[in-house]
Amino acid sequence: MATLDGNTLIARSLKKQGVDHMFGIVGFPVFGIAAAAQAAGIQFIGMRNEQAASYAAGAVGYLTGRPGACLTVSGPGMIHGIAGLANAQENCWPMLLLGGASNSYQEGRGAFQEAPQVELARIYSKYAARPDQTGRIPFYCEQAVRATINGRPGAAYLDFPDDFLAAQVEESDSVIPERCPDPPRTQAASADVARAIDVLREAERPLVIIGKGAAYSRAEQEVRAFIEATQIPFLSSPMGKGVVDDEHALSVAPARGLALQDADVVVLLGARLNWIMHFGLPPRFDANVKTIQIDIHGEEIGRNVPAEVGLVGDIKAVVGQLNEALEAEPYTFAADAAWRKTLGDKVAENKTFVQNMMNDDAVPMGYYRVLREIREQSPPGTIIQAEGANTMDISRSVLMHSSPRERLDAATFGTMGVGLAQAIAAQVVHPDRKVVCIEGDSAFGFSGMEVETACRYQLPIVFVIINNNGIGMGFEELPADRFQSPASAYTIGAGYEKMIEGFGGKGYSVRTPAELSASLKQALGDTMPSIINVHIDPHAKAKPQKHHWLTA
Ligand SMILES: Cc1ncc(C[n+]2csc(CCOP(=O)(O)OP(=O)(O)O)c2C)c(N)n1
Ligand SMILES: [Mg+2]
Repeated sequence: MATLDGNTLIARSLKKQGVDHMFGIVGFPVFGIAAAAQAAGIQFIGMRNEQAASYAAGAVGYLTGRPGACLTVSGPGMIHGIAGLANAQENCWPMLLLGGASNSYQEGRGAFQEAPQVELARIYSKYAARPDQTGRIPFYCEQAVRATINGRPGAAYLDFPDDFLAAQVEESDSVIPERCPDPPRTQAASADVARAIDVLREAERPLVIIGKGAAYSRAEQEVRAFIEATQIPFLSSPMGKGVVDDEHALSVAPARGLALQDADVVVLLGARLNWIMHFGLPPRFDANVKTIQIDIHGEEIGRNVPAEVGLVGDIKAVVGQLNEALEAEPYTFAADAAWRKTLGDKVAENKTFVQNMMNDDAVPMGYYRVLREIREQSPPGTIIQAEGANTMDISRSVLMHSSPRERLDAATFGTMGVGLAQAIAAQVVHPDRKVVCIEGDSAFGFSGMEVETACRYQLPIVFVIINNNGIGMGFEELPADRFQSPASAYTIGAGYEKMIEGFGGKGYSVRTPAELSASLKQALGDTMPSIINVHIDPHAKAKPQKHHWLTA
């Protein structure tokens, strides 16, 4: 009779469950898992830090709807992986963390890299378990994947002691479960759908907010039809961009503050009333705002603001229900409503501001001029990753998306360090697309070593570092006594581009629009990754805002 070891059972089970990408770092006791994964047809991407590997796994989950896996060694490796476990869980993305563990029979003895790993994973995962024996590993793999994609998607953790990995079981004694089906697209109660439309009919200043839940659910066709049918102004959360074209006439993103503040009815499509949406509370929202909230997760309904109507279900399915109800009894928000004019005026005013900043060719450049170049040169289908403070925020108002799931950023958890990892994940999932990774100089530092990963796998990512020599605000010089430096200052004029040259990538250091334009053109046509280090005006700022998230 043929026997199989734990490594092979893990690899074959995960492949069966639709896990196609595994990111990680090998060592005790997981060498065998990586090798078995490759043998089973799972792509293994060796990274330089488990934090980045775990962020990449979450990004795969968001982009594909099946979890990416992150493989770590025991103890410190697994603890690094918690960064991405938490990031995926907070963002509601499917992600699977696989931790090697010290021998089960050495538990409590102070084994090499021994740590209470299942307990550590518990609060940032939907499912955290150690199989009770090697033969049942496939059962646990299926359970974990099932948990990541059903209901509100999220993270799962599986713990594998060395002795379980090495043990051999009879092939006939270990059943590998069938692929867990994609989650059902659950619908809302029809009475609630009717109530939602009734509330809309009464609205004087309606607003639709599109979150990344709508992008995840692949609800673009339904959401677009809903916007066209109702003619309600909309804005998107940062990663909800492109579900409906950012440049659609009804997009009021440039007037975000005003739209949120004065709306009387807000339709939430897979967007949460968390910090990104200012909790739905005054002064950023009207105290009497009514919400029609569509969310996959019943417990999210009414968080921070009691919902006027709560529709629990899959965004694609529920917006489809709304569209059907609208077909039976049409409702269109009046074209001549005062709300439309108020928002339109503000949109025009703010667009002019952004346009002027984008057109400013002064040297040193500001953020808007740099981002304009990326906007103009990125071909259709480009996936943008953006992280930093100003870098990320301003990229949102300059870069326009006409399709969903083409923007990745620090998202709900505000995690710096996701950038290079998400860009690598995007390029692995979409080898046919361009990936541009826009990094603040601080943000770049968190996972900067992953440029080696990008070079090794020949992923032609264009890394653009918007370098102001600091965190959120820039500096022109450091004091002679470096210990008197501001806490947010970095090396002035750091040559980040040189890092990539050691690995076979191409580095550019640029200061003028012409240099930026030429280097970006070259980098976008290259077959290897590049870093374009853009030395901007350290005093460059975003458009003045009453509230800034860095100090929220
Ligand atoms: C893991 C983590 N550590 C620290 C922070 C705090 N933080 C927020 S933004 C930021 C960096 C902003 O600077 P930079 O990337 O250079 O962008 P800039 O605003 O200067 O363009 C930091 C460190 C964070 N969000 N996440
Ligand atoms: Mg900076």
